[in-house]
Amino acid sequence: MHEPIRKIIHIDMDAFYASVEQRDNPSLRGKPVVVGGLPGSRGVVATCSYEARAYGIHSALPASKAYKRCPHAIFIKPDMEKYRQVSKQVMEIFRSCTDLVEPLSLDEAYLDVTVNKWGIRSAAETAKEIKRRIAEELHLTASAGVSYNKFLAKVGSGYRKPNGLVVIPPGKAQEFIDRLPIGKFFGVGEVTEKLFVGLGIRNGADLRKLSLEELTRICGKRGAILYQHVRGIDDRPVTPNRPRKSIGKETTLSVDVSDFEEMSQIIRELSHSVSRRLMMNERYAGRVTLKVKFSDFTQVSKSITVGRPVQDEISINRVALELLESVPMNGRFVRLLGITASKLVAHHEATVDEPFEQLTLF
Ligand code: DCP
Ligand code: MG
Repeated sequence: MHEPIRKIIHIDMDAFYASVEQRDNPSLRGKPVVVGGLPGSRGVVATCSYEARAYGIHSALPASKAYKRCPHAIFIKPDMEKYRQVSKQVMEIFRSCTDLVEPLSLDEAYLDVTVNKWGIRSAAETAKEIKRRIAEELHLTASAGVSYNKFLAKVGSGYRKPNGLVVIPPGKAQEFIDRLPIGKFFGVGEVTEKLFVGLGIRNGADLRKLSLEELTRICGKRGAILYQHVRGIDDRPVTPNRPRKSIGKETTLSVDVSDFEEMSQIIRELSHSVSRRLMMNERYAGRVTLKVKFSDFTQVSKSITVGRPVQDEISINRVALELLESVPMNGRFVRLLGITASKLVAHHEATVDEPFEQLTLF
């Protein structure tokens, strides 16, 4: 007997931090709102309202650049405590539908609604009901993708943002995938995208012409996953969050760099991202590791065990920069940078009474 076809929903809140700010302060509605580092600081944009996106502002953009693109935007410092609260309410709505909820960040989760507590048969109707509750109870909007696996559900939710609902039934999947731009595939970042485009592979249809061997040659282990996804196959189950041993993020640079300032900008973005995931998991890191891969593919990892576990991006950035300074560069070019937080401890175990501003004098 075959397993029944699953019903998977991926939901992602629209412009999450910015929408919460606009919701709570009506004078911000309809305006370009940027949440994150303030202009003049070295911080990055966490997110911005759709009105701000029209000016080319986006997540991870340095705040100074955001200011140049739209000087009349309203810049707001993130209120993580508030977003965490709202996130809990959102996840609460998801869990009232099914126990099979897998959060990916504060504002996004996979749901397996094959069997659900509301007894709704149609996954599309289930997604509508979730969106309706988010609107009614939280006065916020979300976008949802509905399909029979995670890959397609996630692509669906990003397809018609904001406030979208995209259903990809099995019979429509291949046609949808064939038209999908290469950059939308799981694990295809900017660098891999360029590589594919250079080979004339622009969408799913092009990608599907490659053999498993060719794909593995081009992008290693990820090739096997792509081979399956482009055929509409993705058996990953929806798993409610397992406790993590470490949280890491790395980036392959689009061009190899040797300039310290450029590297520190990347480190800043990585610190931000690792910090965000620590916050979401309510964990502090006792150890921070920096990985540097050079253009000749040799690599160095350096770690520091910190006296006081860290979570905020400024502290992580400070430690990572210290590590970067300790790596002998010898004029080499860097092609990849990564930061991993480990020795994770729970919120309450860490001493947090000392204001971290003391540590930010770099
Ligand atoms: N976030 C962040 N830094 C990033 C990306 C996101 O701090 N580089 C935060 C702010 C976002 C939230 O996480 O509000 C959710 O991230 P999303 O990628 O889902 O972005 P948004 O919800 O803001 O916008 P949308 O999903 O509508 O594109
Ligand atoms: Mg979102």
